[in-house]
Amino acid sequence: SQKSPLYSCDVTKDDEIKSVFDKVTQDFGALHFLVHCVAFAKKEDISGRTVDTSRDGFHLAHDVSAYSLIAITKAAEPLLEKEGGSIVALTYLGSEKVVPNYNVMGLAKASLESSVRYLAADLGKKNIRVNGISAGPISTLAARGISGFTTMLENHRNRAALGRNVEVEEVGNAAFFLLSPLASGITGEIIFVDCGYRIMGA
Ligand code: 0WE
Repeated sequence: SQKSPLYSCDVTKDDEIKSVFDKVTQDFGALHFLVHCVAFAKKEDISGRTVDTSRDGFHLAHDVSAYSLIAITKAAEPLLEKEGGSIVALTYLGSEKVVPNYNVMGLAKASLESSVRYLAADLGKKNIRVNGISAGPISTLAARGISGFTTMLENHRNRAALGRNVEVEEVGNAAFFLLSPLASGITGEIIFVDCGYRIMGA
């Protein structure tokens, strides 16, 4: 509908990013928040050995999953600075710990998380906050295509302090918090919504 329009955007294309934010400018004139939840690596690069990652596969994963945050942040900056804004990016523990098969996506998420900090420093004086949410594994459509994902969910549940897996709504709630004025003093942070998985030593 007019109130919640959808605009498609291939984040590897600068002209498509520009076109989306031109349309948002026309339709709304200002923007208060932006959620980055896009990632991609070739199937052969999220299985087997990281040492076998091709230059091309490394580039694609980093372009779609990490550079895109910088590109959309830059495009949205004029809209976000009008009334202050908040940006949230979704990330995963594989950025800092070795998770079997996550491979080049872990490298890309490390870059994304570092980008969250550098962008937060750039945009803080414009009252634009930038944070990340590191969610535990969730059985989404994309995740079901990953071999061994069901076993991962089971391991996660067994190790997590809360003894269960993360629900989509819990990630949404954390995003809502970070995007809202309740989080007005928080920027450059990665918040874990993982049912206490990462804190466990074994
Ligand atoms: O970031 C992710 C996965 C994102 C993703 C998913 C796909 C599936 C289809 C990136 N690229 C692709 N490429 C495709 O062709 N997660 C946090 C979910 C995830 O993916 C894994 C995980 C977890 C957790 C892959 C291996 C091991 C663990």
